[in-house]
Amino acid sequence: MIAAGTFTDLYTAVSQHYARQVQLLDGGRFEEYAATFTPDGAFQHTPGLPPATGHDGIVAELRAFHARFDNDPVRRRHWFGMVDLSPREDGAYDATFYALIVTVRPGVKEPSMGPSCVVHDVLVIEDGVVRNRSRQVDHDQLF
Ligand code: SDN
Repeated sequence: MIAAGTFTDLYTAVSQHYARQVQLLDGGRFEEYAATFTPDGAFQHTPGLPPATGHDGIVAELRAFHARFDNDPVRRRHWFGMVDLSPREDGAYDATFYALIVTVRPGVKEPSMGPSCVVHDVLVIEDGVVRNRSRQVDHDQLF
């Protein structure tokens, strides 16, 4: 929850939103991850894919993507950082940040890295709760 206040309050609330959200994603709790978006929220994790929309669409997309790991047990962690927030004219916020995906396989101490991403979010705050209206993930190798 965030009350009207300073930029520090806003930044703290957004940081908490991201921490909760990414741990839901990496924990495979896709319904709860989807619920961190607005009901009509749009999510595109890979350029070229059509955005998944709505909570059910986001869950379906994440299940389909993660099926590749059914016979390849991994722990994936999405590391977010360098969050840059700016207000939009419509009252929402643009957030641009870096994401690095770290993958660990059983018994292998050294993780593999990638993709390295830049993420463009539109965040809305309603009743003190931060939610994503949209998320578009760009991958650094595609330049
Ligand atoms: O939710 C995210 C994601 C994400 O879900 C990603 C997925 O696969 C599922 C927030 C911020 C960044 C990301 C990045 C990815 C990367 C994408 C493709 C892959 O790992 O190969």
